[in-house]
Amino acid sequence: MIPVVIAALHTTETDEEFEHMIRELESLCEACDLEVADVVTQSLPHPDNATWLGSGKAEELVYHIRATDAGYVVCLSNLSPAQMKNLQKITGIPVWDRTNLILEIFSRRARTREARLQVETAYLQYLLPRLSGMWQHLGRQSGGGGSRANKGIGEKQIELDRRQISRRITELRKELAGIEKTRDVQRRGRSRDGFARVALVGYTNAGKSSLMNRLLEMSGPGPEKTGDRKVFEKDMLFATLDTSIRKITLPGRKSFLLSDTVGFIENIPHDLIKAFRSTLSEVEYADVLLIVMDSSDPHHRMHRQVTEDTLKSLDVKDIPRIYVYNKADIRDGDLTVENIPGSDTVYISARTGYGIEDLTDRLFEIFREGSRKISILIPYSEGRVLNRIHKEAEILREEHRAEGTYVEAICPAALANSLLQADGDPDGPDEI
Ligand SMILES: Nc1nc2c(ncn2[C@@H]2O[C@H](COP(=O)(O)OP(=O)(O)OP(=O)(O)O)[C@@H](O)[C@H]2O)c(=O)[nH]1
Ligand SMILES: [Mg+2]
Repeated sequence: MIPVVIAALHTTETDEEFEHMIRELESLCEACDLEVADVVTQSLPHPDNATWLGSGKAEELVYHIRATDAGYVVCLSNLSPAQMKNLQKITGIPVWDRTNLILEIFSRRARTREARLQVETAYLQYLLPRLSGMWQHLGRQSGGGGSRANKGIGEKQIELDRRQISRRITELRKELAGIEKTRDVQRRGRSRDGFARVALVGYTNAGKSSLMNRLLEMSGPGPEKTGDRKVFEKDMLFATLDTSIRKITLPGRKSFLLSDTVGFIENIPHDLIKAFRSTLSEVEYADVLLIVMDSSDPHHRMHRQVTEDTLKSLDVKDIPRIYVYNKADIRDGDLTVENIPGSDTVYISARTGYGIEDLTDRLFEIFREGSRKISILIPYSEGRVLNRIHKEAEILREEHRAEGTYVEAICPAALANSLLQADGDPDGPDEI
């Protein structure tokens, strides 16, 4: 692991907030395989325009770097291009701000082609205003940062000039648009299957993937199959980067599609969220959002706010939500919180299974709230449509007529929409 020194500037936040921000940055370093060797703090009424920390503190930082043989300085906030350049000149080693660190984690964690292209786009966008002399003066590499394999994506990009970068961004956007188109086609295919779509969203490390795995365990078809379908969960920030979609079939319930995706974090630049838009598109098209929070974390209120703000920046507004307070098993205070039926706030533990049934009860209530009563005449040649209605809807009346099967049924919103949309026939389905 490469040793790093954290530089933290304390301005207007409370001591408690400042401490919390440092802890979070340490976790981010850990998620990036960096070892925090030292933390240098400075209090100023506002950041110094030239060096962020102030020139005296920046000089002091050099001693800490030498003493720990640090390969990078990691800053607590986001720096202006000029502040970054100046601090790099003084320290002689690469300086990362918070966004740069998050981009590094993303670049290491991205698995699918789409995620990799998104990270590269976001990185190049971040790099453009910082190009002038950003790495040129770095005469030496200290610590473990010497070999090319250990270098960050930033240093590897040094050879590219601004024009090449702009050209590359255009190429990447084109390729991403193509991937998005394919995703759209897949999504339309899935919506023709009529399953309700549920998306897990929330702050990173809240337990979204664990909740998905818990629901998979409760879902068919058998434990061997469940193993392959499980998603990666870990006590680490940004464990999940790619979107996974799984069909959940709980005993006696209609199947629904559940998506798990990248978590949110405070102070993430708008461009970075935009770069992840296509990964997050499952959220935009969901019928219900499960906003997952770590209820044992004293900052869960702030996490909820960050999640709501991020959703707003993605233009996600009117989708029904359930606020899922996870990790109830390690929560301080009243451990025996009773869930109130019909409430949009549900306490659960993905680990022990506490409250999961309350959550699924509420989820199915919401599905029913959006459901519609329709009548449809299905030609005998369309057995597939009839099968689907049997699987997903509540049948009120069924008659075998000369032209086909006449059905009156209460359909979940997703199925009703797809039947009504697919219908071009005046004798086809009607809402009743
Ligand atoms: N005690 C306790 N721990 C939990 C619970 N749910 C999840 N965890 C732990 O919390 C950590 C994070 O869980 P994940 O499911 O990976 O969280 P996530 O929201 O998917 O996180 P990212 O993918 O990083 O955004 C893991 O170590 C889990 O074992 C719970 O109900 N109780
Ligand atoms: Mg996850």
